[in-house]
Amino acid sequence: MDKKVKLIGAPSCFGQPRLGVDLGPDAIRYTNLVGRIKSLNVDIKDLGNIEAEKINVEIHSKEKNDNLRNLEEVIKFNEKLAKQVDEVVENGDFPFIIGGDHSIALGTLSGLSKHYENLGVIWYDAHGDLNDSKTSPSGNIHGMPLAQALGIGHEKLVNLYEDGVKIKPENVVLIGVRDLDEGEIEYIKENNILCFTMDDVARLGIGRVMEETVSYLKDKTDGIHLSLDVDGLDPQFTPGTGTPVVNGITLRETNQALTYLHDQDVISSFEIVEVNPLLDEKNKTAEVATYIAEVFFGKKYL
Ligand code: Z70
Ligand code: MN
Ligand code: MN
Ligand code: MN
Repeated sequence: MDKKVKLIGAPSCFGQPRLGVDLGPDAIRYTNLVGRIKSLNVDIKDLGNIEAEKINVEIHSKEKNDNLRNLEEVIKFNEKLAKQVDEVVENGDFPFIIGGDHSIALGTLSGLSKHYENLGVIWYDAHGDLNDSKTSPSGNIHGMPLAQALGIGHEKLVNLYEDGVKIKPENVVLIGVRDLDEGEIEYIKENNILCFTMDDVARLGIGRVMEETVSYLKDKTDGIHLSLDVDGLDPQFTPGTGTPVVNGITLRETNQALTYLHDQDVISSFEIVEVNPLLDEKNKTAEVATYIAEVFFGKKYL
């Protein structure tokens, strides 16, 4: 990593009903994330957490206007995150964001957007996060950020920051998918989104999946954002997350995938989301998140 890395904590829990995912950034920091990345000779500085609206424990899981839970809080939080990400990229540095629920990807992508004509996005997740308020079965905005990044959904989310987000469907790759809603399946098919389901990972192997992903994106994009939801991994490795889904990607496969992305040197921003220490076993999921980050930033066995 030639660039300076700027770590941004994004303690949002507004995109879904479970409390505790807002504690994810500190749970990850407590594994000595910064020290461990520094020991890989990476210049990393922690910019601290984005300030979140006060959480109202009584109504957090109940409020749901127009099938968009905590819409105002999600907007306010992501405006601040977008600004921070924008500043980091403006300075020529590498943004590394730790969440927080996956609704923060909307802030990240909104902040990145003006710096790229053709930003690629790798969505490493059990889910597609391609719903809008009409297709969502839950009203949880963490199940929607990729749709909004593609220009679909509530106008206030799509145009959250400056000129809004503008990711193109042909620049998106989904990896590890195994829990899609009807509307998401339709969207993927209609827009020809490159999608490696868990069956594809099993059939092709993660090595081939990553090679195909990079060769698909490399020449047509001017940067690639890696959005890694820890529920993309199997719950045996990442139990501390709100919506675990069986039959996931192994830690060994994830190690191989991120080693490949490190070696190819194609990723221009990175986020890890959905670590919830209140649902975890002795901070295991935060440990795995830090381990994944170490691999991404160049940890090698030899
Ligand atoms: C479902 C929804 C989701 C993460 C769950 C689940 C979405 N498709 N995303 N956990 N990270 O409610 O939209
Ligand atoms: Mn997700
Ligand atoms: Mn997910
Ligand atoms: Mn290296």
